[in-house]
Amino acid sequence: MLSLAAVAVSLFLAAPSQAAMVESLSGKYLVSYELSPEPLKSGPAELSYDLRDLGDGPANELVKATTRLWMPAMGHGSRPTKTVERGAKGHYEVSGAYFLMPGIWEVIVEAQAADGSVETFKIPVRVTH
Ligand SMILES: [Cu+2]
Repeated sequence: MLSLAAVAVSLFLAAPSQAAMVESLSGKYLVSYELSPEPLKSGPAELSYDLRDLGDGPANELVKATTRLWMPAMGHGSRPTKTVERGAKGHYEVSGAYFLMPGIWEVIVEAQAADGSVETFKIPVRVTH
């Protein structure tokens, strides 16, 4: 079972949010994300992230990202989200993120590489009541 302790968490004073970095499943890229509110509650959430290469530059090879919320223990997802690249190369903003219920969820990011392969990132999150 994934715990919040597995995720590096830092808090911002102005707007409580969770920010951390997770490797792609291949280990070739990083996603640096920001999620709020902190702690996450069932209901709507704000989410944005940056896809980075291991040198901490933008992941120029990744051309298109999609985002979905998944509850692995129960085998269901949530409402569809819309992911838009905005502001800077590799910076994505997600609208429509909504956690249907408390528990352990994954934010799954799939990004297409220029060669057609897909990089997958799984961000574990804990959602409270
Ligand atoms: Cu569920």
